[in-house]
Amino acid sequence: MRRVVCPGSFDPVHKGHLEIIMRAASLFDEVVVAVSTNPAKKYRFSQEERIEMISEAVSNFSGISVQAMGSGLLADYCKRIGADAIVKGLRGAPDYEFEAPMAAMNRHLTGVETVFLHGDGRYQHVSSSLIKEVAALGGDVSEFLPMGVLSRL
Ligand code: COD
Repeated sequence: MRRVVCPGSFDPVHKGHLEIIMRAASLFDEVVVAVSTNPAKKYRFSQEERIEMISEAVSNFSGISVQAMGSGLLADYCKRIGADAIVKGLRGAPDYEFEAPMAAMNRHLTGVETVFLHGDGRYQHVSSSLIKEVAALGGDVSEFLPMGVLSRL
């Protein structure tokens, strides 16, 4: 059985994230969405709220679970839960530049592989930080968010 991890801050989760999570679920047996919390970072939503919003958005799909990853190393977390690989979405070349050294480091640390999926064109410009900024200034971001996130934002 192939178990993979989709990690992120998901502050908040948006359709760009969800599209990658769904595609991972169609490729592998089990997807664990791992919600990270870095004590040095400020979040708009608590860890519990972020987990709740993702859980609601994936509730109709089988093979996907949502967990807190904590603040330790992703590579250690993957080893602890017996995951074969990390799945990450790429919006374009800058994402790859940023992600490639982390993929190499994670493989160095515990041997865990990283699989990159190219993000859907509809969501290539979408990020959690942009969503929060546009929403705070009164812009319409409804197209990019599941209902549960929209109502909380
Ligand atoms: N389309 C497709 N994919 C997307 C989109 C989009 N529109 N937006 C985001 N994504 C992808 C990102 O590329 C990322 O793979 C994932 O979705 C999550 O995104 P975010 O923004 O919620 O999460 P990040 O980037 O803040 O999460 C970073 C991690 C938690 C994965 C990282 O910091 C980490 O691994 N932390 C653990 C500590 C650690 O192990 N550090 C050493 C690393 S070598």
